[in-house]
Amino acid sequence: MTRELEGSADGAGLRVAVIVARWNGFITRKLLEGAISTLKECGVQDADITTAWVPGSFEVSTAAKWAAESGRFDAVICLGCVIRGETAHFEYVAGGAAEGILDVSLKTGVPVVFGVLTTETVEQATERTGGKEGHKGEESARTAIEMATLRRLLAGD
Ligand code: INI
Repeated sequence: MTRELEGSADGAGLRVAVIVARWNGFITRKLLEGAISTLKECGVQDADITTAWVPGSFEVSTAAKWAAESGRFDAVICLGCVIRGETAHFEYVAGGAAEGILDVSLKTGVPVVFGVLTTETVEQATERTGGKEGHKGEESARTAIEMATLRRLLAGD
């Protein structure tokens, strides 16, 4: 007989940090709203949700590291938006954010969720914040809860 584990959608008792970039704030504010409303729907208490703003997506992983290393959070959600058409150094900013976030998650063991949109256009970013391509903020919140609860199961807690 094998054992099979899967994280849940029950966020009760979880403490979550949300790191959000100010760049393209008209999009990242929507990501933040979606993430927070989904966390609450899943049972995370207001007092257990901490939001920290950083200048841009390139800075998100640094703040995520501070949050993850503090021991105060069960998951960290990183939110940002990098639009290729509007930045010549798209690859550096988007690639740096992705690599940095994965690195923090692997080094700390805390689930750190990649909720940074990397799109060609503003329209594509809009479609991913409540349009026909879903909502990356909401998805990131669900991922954070699933991974935090799976971590507890795998740790035998
Ligand atoms: N930061 C973003 O989050 N999105 C962008 O589209 C963007 N562009 O276009 O340059 C961006 N740049 C700022 C970057 O994240 C850093 O804040 C900056 O380079 C200072 O380190």
